[in-house]
Amino acid sequence: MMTDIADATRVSLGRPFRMLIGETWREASGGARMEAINPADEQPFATIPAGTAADVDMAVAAARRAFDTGAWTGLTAGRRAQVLWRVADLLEARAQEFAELETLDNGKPVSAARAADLQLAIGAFRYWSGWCTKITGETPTVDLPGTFMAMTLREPVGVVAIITPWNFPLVQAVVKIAPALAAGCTMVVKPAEQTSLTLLRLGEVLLEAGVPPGVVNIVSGLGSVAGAALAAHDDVDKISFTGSTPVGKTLLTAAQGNLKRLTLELGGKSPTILMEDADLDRAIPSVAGGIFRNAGQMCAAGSRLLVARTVVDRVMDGLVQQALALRIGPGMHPATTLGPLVSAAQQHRVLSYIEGARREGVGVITGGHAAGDRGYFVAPTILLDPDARATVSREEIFGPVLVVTPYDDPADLARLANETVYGLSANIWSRDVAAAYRLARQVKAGTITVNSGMIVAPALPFGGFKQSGWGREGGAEGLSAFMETKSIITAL
Ligand code: TXE
Repeated sequence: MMTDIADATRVSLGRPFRMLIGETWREASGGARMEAINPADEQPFATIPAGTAADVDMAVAAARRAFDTGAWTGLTAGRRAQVLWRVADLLEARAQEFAELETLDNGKPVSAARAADLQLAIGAFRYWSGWCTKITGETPTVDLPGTFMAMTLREPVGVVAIITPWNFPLVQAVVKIAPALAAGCTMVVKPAEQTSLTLLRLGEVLLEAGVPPGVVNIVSGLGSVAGAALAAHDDVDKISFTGSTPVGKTLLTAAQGNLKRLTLELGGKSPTILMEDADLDRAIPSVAGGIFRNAGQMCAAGSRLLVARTVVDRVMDGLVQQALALRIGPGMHPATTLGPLVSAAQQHRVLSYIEGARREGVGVITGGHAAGDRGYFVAPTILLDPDARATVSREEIFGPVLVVTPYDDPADLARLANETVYGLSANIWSRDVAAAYRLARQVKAGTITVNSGMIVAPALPFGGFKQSGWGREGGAEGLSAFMETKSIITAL
């Protein structure tokens, strides 16, 4: 398999992966390294530094120095815009290497890494480049006796801790790094320990593009060590986190010491709603993609399907066909459409949910087992839970597992859709767009698509209601998450 990789990837893998702290590429203090495991064959293929609390201290100090000396904000806004655009160009030039590193590390099909992950990351840098020159405040009316001139200034929040997961390793970090840079922040990035390669290489791209040293620091390492030290650090002004809801909750405590700002993008149990009059030819492939793409390891995966009973048989037949048509295999094989899960732990977690479902009497329509004799593969799985009461209907599985519940009365749909502690996204399919809008207004979720699968774009605020998180990423609201507002009032 390794024989199929591009020359650029081979060269990249031949160079050590080190952490970026200030202007220096470093080993972890103490020198410990962790293995990067290829989830398709369970073999280690690279190593990364296991960063410590001491490394985090150094990285935060470098980010603080860069912030306080204006290393980044001292450049003109136009120059910063140029630098971000150049990051996109350089990333585009290295897209095949980055896509292959992502596939080897995470397992996803290389075609998807190239077409989705890399394009999203490149697009994000281009989008946020535009914001550098367009940050403005307001001149509010001061309704008091006397004459005042008031204005609001938008200022970067300061040093940001960016902690990211393994499902879209590059993208999940870039959608934080790019707006934080546009806002004028400096930062320390802590990638997921399972998948740190692309972010360590991104450090090279950032420096080459002209991001001054110290503005972006990258510390690899365990969440419980490097992540926890970074989140609790008193010289960090804000945490931007994407990951599990349980870890997100622990960050509330970590943020307490200095009341640092906190945005959280957490789990989901997002419903897809197929009404009786839905265009099933369009909907069925979209529903399948919404749960089987990235092997279902997506916070906004459409993991629950609520389908009108009158069409359930046709929908199930269509979905089973879609599942069986997937080509399961190593992500590096060009024909693969369903890769392995990221790790043995994640495979175990997903299979445990399926076993639990069997014990609770949930029907297994297709799949329901591991696939292949090595690698962390799980067959695409469709479960039927008529009452939507089983654990698999309530908890996030984060694998290629769809749970289907038929409904009889459309008046129940809002209740069924909202019967979850999460509220990240929902997809509604109906030819009656007014009915779909009415339902969209009742569903508690941050992103709702009508007659489409999930849409992510840098201009669209993305984030969750309820336990799916705090705050939004993307668009003007996403920029504000990295800024403070200051009012200056002059008595005239
Ligand atoms: O996530 P963690 P895990 C969900 C999904 C998945 C489950 C477990 O259901 O099955 O979480 O995944 C860092 N202080 N999502 O355990 O642990 C960690 O190093 C500071 C949904 O891998 O939350 C990594 O960088 N940081 C999700 C990041 O947190 C800590 C994507 C996420 O890892 C830390 C991933 C600590 N104490 C998983 N502990 C989504 N919303 O997309 C860990 N980390």
